[in-house]
Amino acid sequence: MKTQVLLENIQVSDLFESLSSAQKRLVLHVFSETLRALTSSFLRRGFTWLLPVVTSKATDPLWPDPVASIEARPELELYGERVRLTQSMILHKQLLVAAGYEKVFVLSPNVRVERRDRAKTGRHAYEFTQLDFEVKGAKREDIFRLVEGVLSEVVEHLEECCEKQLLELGAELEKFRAPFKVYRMKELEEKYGPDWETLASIESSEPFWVTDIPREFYDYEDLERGEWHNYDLILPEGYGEVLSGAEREWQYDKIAYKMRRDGVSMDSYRYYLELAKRGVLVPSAGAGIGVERLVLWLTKRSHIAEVQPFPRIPGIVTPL
Ligand code: ASN
Repeated sequence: MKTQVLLENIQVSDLFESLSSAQKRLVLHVFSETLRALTSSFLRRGFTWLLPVVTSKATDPLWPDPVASIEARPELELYGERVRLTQSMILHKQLLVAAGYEKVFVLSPNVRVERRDRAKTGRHAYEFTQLDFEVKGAKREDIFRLVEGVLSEVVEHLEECCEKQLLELGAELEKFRAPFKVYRMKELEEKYGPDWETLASIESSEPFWVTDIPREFYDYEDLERGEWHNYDLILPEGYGEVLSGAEREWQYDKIAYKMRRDGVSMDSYRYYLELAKRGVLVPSAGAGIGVERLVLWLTKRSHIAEVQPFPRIPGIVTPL
């Protein structure tokens, strides 16, 4: 995808025409098979597949986050209560694991009202889906190996089922060599500057992990060593971040300290904090795979609008 995509390419003025095009059919066929492979792979590994929530009183604050560009956090009133649209199910995942669902995943629609200028990146949508998973007691390396295994299986499956469609799309599937390389964010920042994600992705020909990224309170931070036990998976050829995750904080004092430090309203997370205080939360690790971004890369498209049946591009609200 190397270049920024022209907005004219993603005119969604005729939604139906774009939806019925031969190319979209090919892409969405590959999308469907990607979902089959992803979910089968997690199920085979003993995960429980649950359905998402779309509204809740507390959701991921997406703050602080060095790459965030959220311009609104939509709320609505339900039965006299203010609720938010899901930005991610991170808190729900922690509760599930604490409640005994030791390996769990959800295909979770997230609404993130990104700034309009993010339409140009070709990688942002204001509604997208994560395959959001969590594993009790897991460490960073466990998640690395799990994801590398799942991705290899997805590629193998697509090679078997979708050779013809991928050829027509001009999308050649790469074989990866796992384990992927691991970099610390600081080293990439030193080499590439603030736009390290895009630049390092353009230069790379294989996916790679990035760790130690200062961000939201729920990612585990070693306060003594000043190190975050979290990670992003970056795709090559300019496709950028496709997954973010972490080992988690579970101790009340640390969570409360980080919320205060970062200016996150503790009042909004009262129930979650109560559980943490009762010692209910447990160590876990997990991540969310951005499904549209994964398919964008696998089908070698240049804009996320090409892989969504009903594009949700920042700043462009379609009739349906
Ligand atoms: N799904 C991510 C995680 O598991 C959180 C996020 O999307 N902000 O860490």
